[in-house]
Parts: sequence; structure tokens; C-alpha cells
Amino acid sequence: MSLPSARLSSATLPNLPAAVQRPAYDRTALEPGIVHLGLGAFHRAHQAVYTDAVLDRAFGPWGIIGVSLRSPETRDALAPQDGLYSVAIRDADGEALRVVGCLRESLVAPEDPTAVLERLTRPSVRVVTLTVTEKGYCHDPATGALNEAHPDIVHDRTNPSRPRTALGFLTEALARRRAAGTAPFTVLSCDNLPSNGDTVAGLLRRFASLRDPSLGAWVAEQVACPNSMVDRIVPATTDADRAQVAAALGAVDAWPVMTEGFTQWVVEDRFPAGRPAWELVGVEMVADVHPYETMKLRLLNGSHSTLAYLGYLAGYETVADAIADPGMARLIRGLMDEEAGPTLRLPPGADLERYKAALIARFRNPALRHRTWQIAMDGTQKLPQRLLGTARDRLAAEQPIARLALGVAAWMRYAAGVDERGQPIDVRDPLAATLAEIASTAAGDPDRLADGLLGLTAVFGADLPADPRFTDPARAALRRLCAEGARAVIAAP
Ligand code: CS2
Repeated sequence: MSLPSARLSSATLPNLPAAVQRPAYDRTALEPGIVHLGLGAFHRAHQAVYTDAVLDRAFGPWGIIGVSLRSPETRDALAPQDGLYSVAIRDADGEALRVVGCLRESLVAPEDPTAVLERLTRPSVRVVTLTVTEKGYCHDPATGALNEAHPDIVHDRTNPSRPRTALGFLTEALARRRAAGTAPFTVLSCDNLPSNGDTVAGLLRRFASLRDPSLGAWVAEQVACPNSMVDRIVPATTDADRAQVAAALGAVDAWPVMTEGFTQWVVEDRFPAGRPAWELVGVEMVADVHPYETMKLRLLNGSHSTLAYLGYLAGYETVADAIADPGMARLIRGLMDEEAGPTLRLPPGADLERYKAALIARFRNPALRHRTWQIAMDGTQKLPQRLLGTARDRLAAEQPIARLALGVAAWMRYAAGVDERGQPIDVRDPLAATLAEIASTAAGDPDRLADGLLGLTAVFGADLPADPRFTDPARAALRRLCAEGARAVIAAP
């Protein structure tokens, strides 16, 4: 397929096909009021879409300054497009395209940390949103405490004006605002962490206190960190996606994002400095996010990780391929119906049966290619809130955890780093080196592998490894996975 010669930009925006939705507001009049840290595909397909829709309905100073904390790729793709990009919304019944206009500027933190701090210090910036992934919080996933030995945290403590981490940027910017008498911004975490707002509040307070206890106290008193639940499936964009989008737009978009029709955002309404009128476009502004968040993390993400590890081992490339295996569909339904579901305190008005059925349909979405390998990434950071918290609650109620234990065992088998055909697995995880060391010491023995991995207290805490009601089924499942292979276990768990 040959690509069109035009590039998506302000100049070519009016020439796009009529079916492509685009900003109805005047972009040139858009003042930035939000800084976003972690300018990845998820932010661009979720929070930015909601904010763009608000600007259409109730224009205001809520343009977004996007910051990549690591690589320049997004900025390099979007700067020549005047910050415009498209969102391809794909479901079984077809595709819709929307061009998002609210991204006013993209910055790359490692290239110019000073520019990022300057933006964060502007009084007109009233909200800072974050999608830095679980590992971006530099915390201990089992407890939520700051990992003070983390090399980037150590770096940011000694180089406060050239930080690397989100915590480093936020703390330096807040210190500067405090010194200048500028009110703080609200910090809104949009990552899949339990109590993401409370977690980031605790981490910020701790990091700021290490620098200056009075700053820590000020942060604790003055900085609002509402909790939020975010949900939209956003697989990585491929070159085939780029070509398809270019053909539909009649213009090249160097980095469109792919997603599903479903989208949900539930946010605690604590924004002392103001916020966009997100409630106008479907965001649920509530007093207590926890029941929404637990339901989503345990049902969607818990199932996703189980599908990812077992599916990858069984040779399924995508979530849709994996859930098409009838044994897998049964297993995931069983995980939701019998193990995760009963642990939930439901949000007001929630219909659990409908929610679970919708999840299965979303996993089956034939129009998205969501790779099991992508979801398998960073397992050490994801397991606690996706599977282990559920297991703890069930054990406390003296209930069985067979499917949860199988999910954990599948992660262990995956973390061993070699697939069922003897090929290496590209295990991406902040603890990848430790995982590889444990696997090499275990030398193929499932019990030694389990022992080594269960020793990771940052993941399992001290309680689960000492509880045979957890370790026995996890070990038994791992032995079976090693002896019989994932397909056999999926067929007869
Ligand atoms: C996925 C999530 O990659 C992953 O770990 O489980 O990104 C998932 O797609 C989103 O949380 C859906 O809202």
C-alpha cells in the first residue's frame, strides 16, 4: 500500500474526509492548563479524548502539555503534526476515526528537564495527570512504600533541578510553587494502581519530606491527589495500523492510537484548583472510587494478566486468540464468577453480570490485536493488585484460590524466560535481572523456581510465601504447567 503524500497537520485538517471527527473549537485560542506526565498511547486514547470532547462542549483553558519521561518518539511523531493525532476506535462492527486537538505541546524530559519544570511551575497549570505505568512510581508494589534505594530516586534526591522521575518533577515543581506563593496543582494518577491517588500522595509526601520535612508537611496538607479508575483497552500501534489509518485519513499520521469503543473514567471530585467539566462527557465524578477500582483491577486486569501468561505459554499471540480457546474462556469466567467476583464491594448501581459479560466481549474484540506479550510486561508490578490482593481476601475468608494460583503459576513459568518450545521469552520487567537469576539457579526445577520467586517480598509480601494455603496450590499449578504444558492445563485445570 503506498502512503498518501500529505501529513496530518493544522493545514491539512480541513481536507480530511467528512466522516473523521475533529476538534470543533479554535485550537489557536487554547491555553494549556494540564501537564501530563507519560505521553503514551493510553493517555492519548483516554484522558486526552475526554478533555478534547469537553473543549467541544465547554471551551476553557484546558489544553494539555504532554511530557515523555523517557523517549523522544512521541514528540518526534507529533511535533510535525502540530500535536494532532488520530484515534482509531475499532469494534466488531467497524472503525471510527477522531482527530484529537487538545495536545498543545510535547516535551521530552531527559532532553530538557528545565523546560518541564518551567511548565509545571506556571500558575495557569492547575492539574497534572500521570500515566507513568506501575513501575514509574518507584515504589514497593506489595506495600506502596517509596523504594528509597531505587537508582532514579537516589538520582533525583541529589539532582532536584534535573529530575528523572515523576516524583522528582512533581516535588521540585511543588517546592518552587510554594516558594513563589503559587497554589499547588492537583495530581491525578491515571495508572492501574490500587488507590492510585492515595498511593501517589503517600509517595510524594515521603519524597518531599526526605528533602525537607516542612515541604513534606505542606504537600500533605495542600496537594490534592484524587483517586481515579481508568479503563480503555489500547494495544500498541503497529505499522499495519499506521498504513490503514493513513489510507482512511488521506494523510499520514506518524503515530495514531488504536482502541475500542468502550471507555470509562471514574474520578474522585477533589480539584481545589479547578478542572475541566469532564462530567459533561461521561466521566463519573464520585466521592469514592475504591469499589470501581477494585472491580476493574480484579476482574479486567486480573483476567488480562492470567490470559497473558497462560495465553503466551500456550502459543496464543493475542488476547482474542487466547479467549477463543473454550477452555480459556471457561477458566476466565470461573476466575471472575467464583474467585474474584465474590470479593468485591460493588459500586452503586453496578450490574456485575453485565460487567463480566461485557469484559469477555471486549477480550474477544476481533478488531484489536492486543498481544499477550504486551500485557505480560512488568508482572512484578502488576500481580499484587491484579491477583494477590484477591487471593489474600479469599484466604482470609477460608475460600479456595485454584484459578488465582494458576494465574500466579503461569507468571512464574513465564518469568523462567524460556517458552514451551525451548525458545527464549523476552521478559520485560524492572526486576528482569533478578528473575533471570532466580530462573538460572532453579535450573528447570519448578519447586526451586517457586521458592526463588516467592522470596520476592516486594511482590508477595511476607504473608503469602509463609501461607501454605497460597503456596501449595501455586506450586502444584507450576509443576503441572512445567510437566504438561499450558494447553493441557487450560483444557483441564
Ligand atoms: C493491560 C491494561 O497492559 C496491561 O497490563 O491489562 O493496559 C488494560 O488493557 C487496561 O487497564 C484496560 O483499561
